[in-house]
Amino acid sequence: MASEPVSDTKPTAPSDFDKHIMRVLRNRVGKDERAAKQHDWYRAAIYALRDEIIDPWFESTRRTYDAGDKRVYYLSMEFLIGRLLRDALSNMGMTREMEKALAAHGLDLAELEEMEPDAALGNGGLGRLAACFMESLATLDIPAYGYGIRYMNGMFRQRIEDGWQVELPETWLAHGNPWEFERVESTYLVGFGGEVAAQGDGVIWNPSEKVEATAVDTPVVGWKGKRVNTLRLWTANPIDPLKLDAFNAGDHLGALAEQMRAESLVRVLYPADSSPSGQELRLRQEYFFTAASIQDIVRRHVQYAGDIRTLPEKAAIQLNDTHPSVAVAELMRLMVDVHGLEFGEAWEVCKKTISYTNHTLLPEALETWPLPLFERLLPRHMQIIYAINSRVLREARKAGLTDAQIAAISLIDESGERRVRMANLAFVGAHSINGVAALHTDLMKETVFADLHALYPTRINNKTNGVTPRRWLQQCNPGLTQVITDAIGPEFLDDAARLTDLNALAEDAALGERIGEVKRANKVALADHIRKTIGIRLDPDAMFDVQIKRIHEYKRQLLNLIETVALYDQIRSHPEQEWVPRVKIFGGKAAPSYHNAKLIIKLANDIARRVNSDPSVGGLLKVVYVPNYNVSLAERIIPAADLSEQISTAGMEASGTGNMKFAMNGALTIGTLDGANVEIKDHVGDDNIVIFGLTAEEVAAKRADGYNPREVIEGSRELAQALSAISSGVFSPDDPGRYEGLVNGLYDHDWFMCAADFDAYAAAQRQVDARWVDTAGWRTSAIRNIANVGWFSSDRTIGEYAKDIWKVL
Ligand code: B1H
Repeated sequence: MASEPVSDTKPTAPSDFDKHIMRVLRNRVGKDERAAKQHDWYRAAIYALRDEIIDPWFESTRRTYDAGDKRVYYLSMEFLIGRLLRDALSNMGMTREMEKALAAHGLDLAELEEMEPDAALGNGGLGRLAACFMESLATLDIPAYGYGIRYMNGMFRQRIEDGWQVELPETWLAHGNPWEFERVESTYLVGFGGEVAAQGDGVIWNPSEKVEATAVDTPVVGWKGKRVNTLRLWTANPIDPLKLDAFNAGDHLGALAEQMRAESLVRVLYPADSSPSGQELRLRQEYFFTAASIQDIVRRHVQYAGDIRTLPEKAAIQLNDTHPSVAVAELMRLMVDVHGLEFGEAWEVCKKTISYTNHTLLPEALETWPLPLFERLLPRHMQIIYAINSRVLREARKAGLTDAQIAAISLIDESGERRVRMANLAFVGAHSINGVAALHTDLMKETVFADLHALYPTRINNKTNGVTPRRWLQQCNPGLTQVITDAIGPEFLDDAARLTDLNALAEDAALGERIGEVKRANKVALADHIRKTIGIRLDPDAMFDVQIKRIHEYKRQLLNLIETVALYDQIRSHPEQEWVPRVKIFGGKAAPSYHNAKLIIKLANDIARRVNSDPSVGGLLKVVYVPNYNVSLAERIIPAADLSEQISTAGMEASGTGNMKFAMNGALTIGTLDGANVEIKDHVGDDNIVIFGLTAEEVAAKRADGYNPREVIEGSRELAQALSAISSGVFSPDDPGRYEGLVNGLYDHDWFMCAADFDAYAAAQRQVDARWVDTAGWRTSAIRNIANVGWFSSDRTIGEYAKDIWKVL
């Protein structure tokens, strides 16, 4: 456990922890105090802290074994954990101790924290959710493993060159990773290809290719160090790294081929948010980490219980989207081919053990694999999938479903080139299928999963997402945390629901004042950072209006940009009016192959260049594109935001989690009735959020009725003018036609309904201005947001999974 805090009475005597850091610096980093550079101290600090985590880590494992507790296994292709130092220190209750120990050597903790690279093993919300869940599982004292891939290159680093996104490899492991432990004893073989042969009564799969998966563990510390769980990421090694005979025969590259092939499995994260790539390497990655994880889970269980049949009593496997859904076939294969279970019995065990979370209904995001590819790579799994399919379709037939319904339920899509439907596989192999916000779950039942829902009406349930208040309030916003603690006491730190105690103080001017001061200080700090990194000066008294997230047309950064252009126009035409000074902050990465998303980044930067250098707006409007948006930047930006942009086309954002983080830090939301915005509105109250635009139902109806965007645009002067400015090259004089195609898309189809929602959005923004001018009212709304979003703590979400799905609480 954490050592005792340093005594204040003897500031000159080095604390035990300080002595420990110096020992580590010497013995493990190999430097003495006088020669040590910042980076040496950084490593020594992490190693010393890690040493404190080891005991509670072992203790957590021991407790689970002794009690025979059920474990949760969270399988995810992505874990967007970001930095760990501040999080681990804070949860261990050792921040002050570390600060003091470092100060004794003239070092600043904040500076060392900045040296830690982000572990960016994820694209966006789905990966960050997995990271928040891991922290909440440990906090709620639930025995859990996260299973994923130890990508050598995580999410790419984004540079903005001449306004365009340029992707650079992220080399987070370049200087080693002091948090991880390689577990060579936990190594498994993962096969690909080959043939299925008869063996006795059954069959056996003889893969033509095998690689080794080796576990690399990272401790995950829960709040107050109560429990430390394990994030187990797989790395790949060839069985025969160097073919010496080939090398000696002069085939130097061929000698290394296996090494390369194995390495490719863990080389790089696919940088596509919300749309799978469909590449063979991606399917190989999915099977690689899933097969290693399932083998590890089964080995642990059989070693402990001696019988695979009791697996569901001791293990709950949660599939984070369909990326690991081949787990259904892999678990069946191990039970039937290796452990000799009869198929029907194995199928019951499988369904009781596995559950699946769906994160998107975008049709292009639903994973399917060409059948020939799947069969070539995983021939035995293909047979098992056929066997499952025949059971399921017989059940459907017996239940009286129609041919069309049966075709929709089938694990094989026969409508064109035959494909394996991974969502259907996950659905039929699981006892629980959950959506990530109430609206999303309703839409699951009505659209993509309607027929599966008709066949298995009890399986779909909702678990609205949440975020960890440790990282997203306590650690990223210590100023606000102090103010809240002074106002209502520290209980909210253990139970975010207690933030509601702030409601009694919503109109308290003194509290509003203090919250205003903290917000301003956070804005000054962000402005400082932006000035240093991109050289733009910002007025901390202007409204900071922020849209940070992956760039995607459905998220509608374009709607925000068009409104920015319209506002720019208005300010220039009516300089005599009392405009609210605004800073429009954008950040986010585009998938490298997503043409329009990249064009939207360029447009934001083109608008920024023009607006920021126009003296006639007199500092009333600034536009900033923050490059390389990542978890660490989010931790700086969110506490400094006044307005949170959550403006997706209704029905398209499954949940959103940034929306929760902003509200927790006292920003007001401008948003559509989409994803979790709906529930945020219900919690904070209609007066404390600005909602606009079409509802999901209206969007669907409009699409069905034949929506005519041209007519809408021609009917809105402000919109038409802004579009014509963009399209005619006002912001791109170097290439006047640059945005013609983008704008024509709005006239011709406008799939995401930017035009349909424009007037409502612009009006909502003017309503935001009016609220801003009423400082006291704005502060009351900010307090109401902070007070009422404790429900969106991932502790609440995980508590629901634990009770309803995993049965571990
Ligand atoms: C979400 C993804 C996603 N939904 C495919 N789907 C990917 C799909 O690499 N791929 O192939 C990667 C990611 N990500 C997000 O999940 C939703 O869009 C958000 O609305 C939601 O808040 C988040 C967490 O549930």
